[in-house]
Amino acid sequence: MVRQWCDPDPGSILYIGDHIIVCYAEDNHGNQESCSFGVEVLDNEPPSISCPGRKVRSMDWDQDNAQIWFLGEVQAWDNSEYQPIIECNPREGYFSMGETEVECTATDQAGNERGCKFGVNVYDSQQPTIVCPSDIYAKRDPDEAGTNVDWAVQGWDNADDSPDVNCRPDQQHVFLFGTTTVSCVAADESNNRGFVNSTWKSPIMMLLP
Ligand SMILES: [Ca+2]
Ligand SMILES: [Ca+2]
Repeated sequence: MVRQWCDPDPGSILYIGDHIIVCYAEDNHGNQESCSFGVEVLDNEPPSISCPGRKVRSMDWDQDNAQIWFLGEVQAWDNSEYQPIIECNPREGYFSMGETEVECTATDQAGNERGCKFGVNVYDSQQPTIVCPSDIYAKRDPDEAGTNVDWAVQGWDNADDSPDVNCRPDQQHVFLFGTTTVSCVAADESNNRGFVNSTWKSPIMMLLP
């Protein structure tokens, strides 16, 4: 009569990784012989991953980008006991104006990977500001009823290097004797307009006789 057994028992659950199985045989006199062999359990199953929904953000104040953090919202699971590694491209942080596609990938210890994507949209909601000149005093040509006046009005915007500045009346206007109020407005490329807040300044034209 020979007794046989293995460690671990046949039918045991073996987890991912390398295992050594040792089997024994023993006769009635206690003489024992053993042999061993290796079993490698492979992980062929990629992780699961879930991405957040599309993110829409206004640029940070006075900045031409927005800081956006999302790594904490990307979730991944794996069939193995190890937490998958998550990497996103581009990484979280600064995003410039427009639509950006972010692709995240979860990789398990065996190198299986699975990805997901989501959109990031950054827009400009900040109005430009205007710096207007001081009051201008112009001298009228004695033979003319009025005169043109030159001035420089500067607009500044967080995202547009050269916002459009328009003044009314404009520099083609013939200013007549007296005081004329000039109103200027700056608009950035997202059509935010500087007169919405308190940046509408009005230089006063005083035409000297
Ligand atoms: Ca896996
Ligand atoms: Ca702007």
